Amino acid sequence: MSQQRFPSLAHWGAFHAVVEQGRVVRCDPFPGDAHPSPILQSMPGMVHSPLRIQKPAVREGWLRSRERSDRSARGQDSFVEVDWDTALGLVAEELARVRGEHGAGAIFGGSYGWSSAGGLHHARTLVQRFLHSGGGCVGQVGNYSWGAAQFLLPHVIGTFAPVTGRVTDWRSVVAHTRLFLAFGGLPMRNMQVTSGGAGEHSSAAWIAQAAQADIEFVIISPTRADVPPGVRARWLPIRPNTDTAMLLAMAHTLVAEGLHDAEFLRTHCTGFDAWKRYLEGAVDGQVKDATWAASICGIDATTITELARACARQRTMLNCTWSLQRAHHGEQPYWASIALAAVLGQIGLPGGGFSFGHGSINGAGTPRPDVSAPRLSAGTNPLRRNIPAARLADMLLQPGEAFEFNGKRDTYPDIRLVYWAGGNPFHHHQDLNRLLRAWQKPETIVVHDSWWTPTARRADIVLPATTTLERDDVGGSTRDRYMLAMKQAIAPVAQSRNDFDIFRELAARGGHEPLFTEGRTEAEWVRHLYENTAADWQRAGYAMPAFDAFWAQEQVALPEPDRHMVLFEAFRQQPDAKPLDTPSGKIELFSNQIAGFGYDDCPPHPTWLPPHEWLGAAASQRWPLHLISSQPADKLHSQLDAGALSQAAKVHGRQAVRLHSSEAKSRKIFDGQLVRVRNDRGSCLGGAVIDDTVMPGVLVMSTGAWFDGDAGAVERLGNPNVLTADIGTSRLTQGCAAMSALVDVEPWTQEAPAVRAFTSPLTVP
Ligand SMILES: Nc1nc2c(c(=O)[nH]1)N[C@H]1C(S)=C(S)[C@@H](COP(=O)(O)OP(=O)(O)OC[C@H]3O[C@@H](n4cnc5c(=O)[nH]c(N)nc54)[C@H](O)[C@@H]3O)O[C@H]1N2
Ligand SMILES: Nc1nc2c(c(=O)[nH]1)N[C@H]1C(S)=C(S)[C@@H](COP(=O)(O)OP(=O)(O)OC[C@H]3O[C@@H](n4cnc5c(=O)[nH]c(N)nc54)[C@H](O)[C@@H]3O)O[C@H]1N2
Ligand SMILES: [Mo]
Repeated sequence: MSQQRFPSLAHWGAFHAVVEQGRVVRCDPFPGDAHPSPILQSMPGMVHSPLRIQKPAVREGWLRSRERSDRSARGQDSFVEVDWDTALGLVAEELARVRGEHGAGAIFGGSYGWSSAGGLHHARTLVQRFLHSGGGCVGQVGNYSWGAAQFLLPHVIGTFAPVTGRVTDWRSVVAHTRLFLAFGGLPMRNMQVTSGGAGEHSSAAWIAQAAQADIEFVIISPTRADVPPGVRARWLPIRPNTDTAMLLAMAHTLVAEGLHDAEFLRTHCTGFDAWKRYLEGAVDGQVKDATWAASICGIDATTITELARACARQRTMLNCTWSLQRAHHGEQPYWASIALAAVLGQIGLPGGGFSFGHGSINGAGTPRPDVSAPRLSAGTNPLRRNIPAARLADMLLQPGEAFEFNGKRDTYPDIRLVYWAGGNPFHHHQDLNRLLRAWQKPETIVVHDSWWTPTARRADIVLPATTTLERDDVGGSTRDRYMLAMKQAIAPVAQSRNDFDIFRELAARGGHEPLFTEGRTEAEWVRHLYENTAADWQRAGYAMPAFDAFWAQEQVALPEPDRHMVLFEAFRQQPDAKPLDTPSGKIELFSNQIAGFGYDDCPPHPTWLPPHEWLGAAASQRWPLHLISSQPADKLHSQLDAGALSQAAKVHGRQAVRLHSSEAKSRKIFDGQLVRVRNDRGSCLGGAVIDDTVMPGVLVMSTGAWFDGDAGAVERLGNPNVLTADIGTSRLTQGCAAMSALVDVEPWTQEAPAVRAFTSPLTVP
């Protein structure tokens, strides 16, 4: 049988699609990748899945009466398939109606979501570009990944670049770090993924090198599974959301014992004295010593003080995964880790200081020249109106209501039309039962996706989009060395079309096609994006092939830069000549700017603030387990949940629910049993996995199960977001606080309801 191979790229890695008779039969990892991800295996099945959306489809109730349809029927109603001309006509007409009657401020086009890899066909960027070119829309700022860090860090260190992976590079760590404190651990599973896709899984390779170096790792996390295999490591189980208390106590120990770097604090920081008074108890009468912290975080006082002294004795790197700030008051552990690093005085030294994101994503700390990656621009939004990304349901439920965000007061717009492509809010948003209510507010919801995802099923107009394998593109990430050709491997499945083409046609109908396309065809855009990026790389001194040569050779790679990247090295050496972009030019351990906002949920210096739900709260009497809804090992978020790898990981056909044997025993739960996880916000089914790598008091459920629920009913597949709370991290950053939720679990003794998420809504009555 004749086979053809086409280079391609996904967020989980580069590969060749192997095609036989028009079907993808296999995805072979990119030869340059020594640590490819098994997630690739799910792709062929998903590309040809019966869950692919075949034709444009319109919800029956909406088709009958647009403005007065029963919006609570979204997700229940049947769909009517229509031809493309009819579907595009309906979308164009509805956009024009809403724009005409209510203005651009009634259209929501934030469309949060990871979409697919590829610089041109990034669905979320395309929605925004389309709506921006047509008069604007309400957008989303920040993200669910590191929203708290994004808006806190500029106040403290003048930039949020470190949280994007621009941290002291691994070469510096391997050569100089002796002690590596990993808050949130270094879970290998998360390093399968790079936003935009990567040619190589470099983080896994660097962890392997670190295992050979003279580095001691201390993994501070609620589960031992966060310890990477092969490294010399100690695991300290910590009560979730209490890292700030531990970090404060470590700083207190160093100051009390005179082990702090007074000179660095004086020359490179501001506000140390005010913060020191807080540590010493002058502000609230509580000394932030190790005994105090031990009672909060569950790690004993001696371990905390000894760890603090060990940090002061040698070159130490303090790293926090992104999960720490995806929690109520998630600003505090980040600020406290910077403050502790400042007390140690190693910021800007090789292998020392602080970093973020190791263990969260592939490519953090990978040595790479600081040049761009290919990416279409979303253009500018003429409306200039945004909400913080994670405040989606608040916006829909509370039009006209005021909210605070980063020192400013704004009001929520009144949204009539929601346009989503490249994201899955019924995967990513918190408190999905609340989102179900909010989702009834808009008059019209338009979704593009390739599959009948939970969000597509709850839309009014659904347009089938091609997958990466059905179009040409050029891809790469700013955390990876490669730029890669992505070649169309198969014809579009069923009637699916490229998002780009869908939007081009809609723009033509709306009279703004030239603004959307800038006169370029798809092929011309791919070439243009390559040439733009190549010009940038060339300016930095790298010889680049012309587009045709690149396309033929399928890839180009950047060399490792000669110099090690050390975060804030220049600032350390010349604090006055190379100040930080903060009001003081220094690291702010007390921020006058934040003080000026007067937010009691984000005080002006690193502070222990108990989250609204945690194991020390009164609510834990009723809901005694802390839910950790971490990233899934077997997929990317909800992408590929119907695929082979994810399906194989289901327990009883549901999401695995991991808990310690002592917690299982006291609840009479046995391994493999069907269970219900619940709290006051909702409940879901799952399959119990007794796992003593999880500390007692904690329940681990990965995200990504396709939400399979109805209002008021138990969710059937195991999406933890029916349990999480839909609150902002604080008024300063309004980020996602998914990691602060308490639950309980019990055996499910009734008959197991069938999972419906993996059937097309066209085939069920
Ligand atoms: N409880 C809890 N919730 C969380 C988190 C957590 O830690 N705990 N993490 C949060 C984080 S950090 C994130 S980033 C979010 C992720 O949330 P999302 O980014 O929304 O999740 P994805 O599953 O990646 O959604 C991408 C969607 O785009 C579709 N898609 C892919 N390619 C294309 C294309 O070419 N065209 C179109 N039209 N569609 C396409 C996919 O089928 C999928 O439905 O989840 C957040 N939610
Ligand atoms: N395979 C795979 N990889 C992914 C993704 C995916 O969906 N699949 N998603 C990608 C995306 S979009 C993002 S944003 C990143 C997310 O990266 P992270 O936010 O870092 O990932 P999580 O898996 O949520 O959490 C990492 C670990 O933090 C620990 N943890 C949770 N809460 C606490 C706490 O309060 N204190 C301490 N000390 N530890 C805690 C948990 O044990 C968990 O294993 O992952 C990326 N990588
Ligand atoms: Mo994320």
